[in-house]
Amino acid sequence: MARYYKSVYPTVITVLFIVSVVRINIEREHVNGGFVHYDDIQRDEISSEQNATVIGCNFCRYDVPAVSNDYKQKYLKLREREYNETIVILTPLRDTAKFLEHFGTMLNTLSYPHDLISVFFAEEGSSDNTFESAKALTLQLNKYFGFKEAQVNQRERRTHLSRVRNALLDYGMRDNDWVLWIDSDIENVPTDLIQQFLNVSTDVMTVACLVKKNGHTMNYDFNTRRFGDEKCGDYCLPFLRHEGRVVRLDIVGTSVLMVRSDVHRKVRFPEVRERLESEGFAINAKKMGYEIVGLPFVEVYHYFA
Ligand SMILES: Nc1nc2c(ncn2[C@@H]2O[C@H](COP(=O)(O)OP(=O)(O)OP(=O)(O)O)[C@@H](O)[C@H]2O)c(=O)[nH]1
Ligand SMILES: [Mg+2]
Repeated sequence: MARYYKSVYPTVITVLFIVSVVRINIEREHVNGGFVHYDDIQRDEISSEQNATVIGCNFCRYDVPAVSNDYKQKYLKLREREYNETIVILTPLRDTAKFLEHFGTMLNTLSYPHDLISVFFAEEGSSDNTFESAKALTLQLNKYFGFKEAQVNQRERRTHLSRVRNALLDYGMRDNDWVLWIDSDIENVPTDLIQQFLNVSTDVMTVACLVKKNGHTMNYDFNTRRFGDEKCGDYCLPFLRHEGRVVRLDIVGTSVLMVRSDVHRKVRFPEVRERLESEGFAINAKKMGYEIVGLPFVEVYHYFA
């Protein structure tokens, strides 16, 4: 592991909202062949509106079916509880200077206690001033940041991001309870994003990554899927809303991905050609018996490039 930290890393910028590391064992919420008891609402009768979200084949390609805010809110209601889990947000950065100020603002809107959050960036290979912008962001985010640099070589593109992410794990994970991946080109996340994840608290969790395009709301992350059959193809997460608040997935993207740290201590991103980054991670995690789910009502928005 240390090997990668030294050789793969280019520039690491560390921002600590507040350093406070508490290790908590979180009981896994086992579910009975599905994802039912996370929320009583899950067992509601299927409403006509819910039915309207069931669409035909080629699930990933349509506009995401529109549902009312009231309907969504039913699936976003949080249980009352205290939060004390520590979260590390990890974000690789490359050629992303134009997004960074907004990214910092977005992180600051998270309503989860900031003293339980730490943030680590790993930048390298940029042809713009991402590094300088990221440095500026660390200052802007707060006064508590630590800062670290190291040189790293660029690697083959296909496995490169896996290496960067694994290096970020080596560098940033420490004894946090959860790792939250957020890509720098995410434009918008709900303020209670972390609480939404912690209300479900299973091994690997992701949310609906959407994009607004010419007045349409569409799926963005084609890697976050449940495998389907030959006839219909795979099911992308935003098209599984009729199943309720928490749905089973086979593979995930990393746009916004919450992973129990204990899972990442055993399963990292594959650094081989055959198994791509996040999909490979999910497949390996699943093989080891970890649960992979999506929260289709929690929406994050990717920039429309
Ligand atoms: N350090 C580092 N970060 C990278 C590199 N390539 C991409 N990133 C960052 O990794 C995250 C994911 O990269 P994206 O280019 O968005 O990858 P993607 O989401 O698969 O592709 P898009 O659909 O184009 O958004 C972003 O935060 C990027 O800034 C790289 O070579 N090195
Ligand atoms: Mg992206």
